[in-house]
Amino acid sequence: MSFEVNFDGLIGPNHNYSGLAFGNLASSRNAKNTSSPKQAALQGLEKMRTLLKLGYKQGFMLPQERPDLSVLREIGFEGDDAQILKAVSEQAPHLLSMVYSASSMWAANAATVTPSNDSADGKVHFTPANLLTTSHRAIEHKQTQRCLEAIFNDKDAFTVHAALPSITRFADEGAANHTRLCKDYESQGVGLFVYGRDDNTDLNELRFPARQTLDASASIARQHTLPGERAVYLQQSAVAINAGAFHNDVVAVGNGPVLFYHQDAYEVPSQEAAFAKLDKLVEGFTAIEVPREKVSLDDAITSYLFNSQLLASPDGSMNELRIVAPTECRDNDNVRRYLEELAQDTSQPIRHVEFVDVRQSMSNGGGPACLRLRVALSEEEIAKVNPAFLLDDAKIDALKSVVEKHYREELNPEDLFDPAFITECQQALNALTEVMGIAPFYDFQRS
Ligand code: SUG
Repeated sequence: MSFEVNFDGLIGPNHNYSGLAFGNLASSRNAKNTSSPKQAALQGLEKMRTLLKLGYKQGFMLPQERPDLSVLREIGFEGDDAQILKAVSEQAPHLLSMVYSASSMWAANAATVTPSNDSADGKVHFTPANLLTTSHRAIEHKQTQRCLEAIFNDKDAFTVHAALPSITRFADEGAANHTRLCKDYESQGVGLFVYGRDDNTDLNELRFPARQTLDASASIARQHTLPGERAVYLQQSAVAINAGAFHNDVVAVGNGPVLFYHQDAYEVPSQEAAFAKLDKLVEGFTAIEVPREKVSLDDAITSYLFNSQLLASPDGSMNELRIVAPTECRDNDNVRRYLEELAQDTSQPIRHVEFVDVRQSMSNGGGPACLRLRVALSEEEIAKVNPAFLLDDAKIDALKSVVEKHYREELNPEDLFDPAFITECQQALNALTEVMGIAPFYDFQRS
């Protein structure tokens, strides 16, 4: 048997709103607002618990060490942590939020994953995303690689690659732009790679950055030994990018043989070509298009309908699928009505809709699907995953008590200038790794 395991990004004690992601409308709208790291992390943990209770397998990824003062050292700041903080506050205060973001919580951007049923060498492949479009995220991939190597530490079963070169031609945002489609988890699947730009893209048409390139996607398919004919490329529409769809997972989500997407998500000729291939390659391929008359692109982006998790039944069956949507979808009349109709429509397999509250993350443009990295694994492969990173109810309780004790109720952007907050973050990360039995993990714990 094979299953999809969701590895969610644990939300760090430094979760804050710094308006760092141009083209991500929620991030810009909430810039400089007060965040609640405690609420954010608890909401994330409750989402994981919801999936566990429904019978799914759930893992997690650790938050990254922040502030990442090693980046400030590389650009000429010197001294101990407090001295560096003082110098950066005086000379370049705008750089502090860059090294203090909790953005690694959005695990859908951690890496692209190819399951062993699809790769020619029979291994599960991971490529951490270089995330080079935004500077606060471009610093994630080294720690991401380390975390993936700790979780998937059996080299016979898993290959964790380094990120693609940090060159704009290879701009890569990970699984948020990749959907593995298959008849079921036992079958060989197809990698659907969505990109925003290639050499023919007229960048003057774009208001916001296209974060994924065709060359990046093709490089990953190659690295992962995905047979050429099983990699399908599809171009996101300029209309969607300009409306604020900075990743494919803002306008589409797929699982098994189903692709659920917005009518305006893709460039039409590219969509026709890609869907023709998917029809041939994926038995039972089912494209569910959400028409703009029912849900406008604007409604889709503000409610994050497509950033829902689309799940097979817990036993892997594709006959009844489930949507785990953000509560913002329930609050939007058009989207709620659409979902109610969808669950009643027996011509397609989506039968259940659940709502989860991840508002703290949503205010930075991250919904339920952003918060998880999906990995399809056989039972034998699950047995090879480092068990410290797999969750049950008791472990969620343990993480919850660390959050209750060590995370602030409120964090304001100016709090990042307080040297005591560095220690506070380290204490929280210490406690998280200790309670899960994975300390020492961070650089500060080793030095
Ligand atoms: O990269 N937001 C993230 C949100 C990522 C959502 N992920 C997916 N759609 N898969 C981003 O834009 C905002 C940080 C700030 O502004 O403080 C931020 O990085």
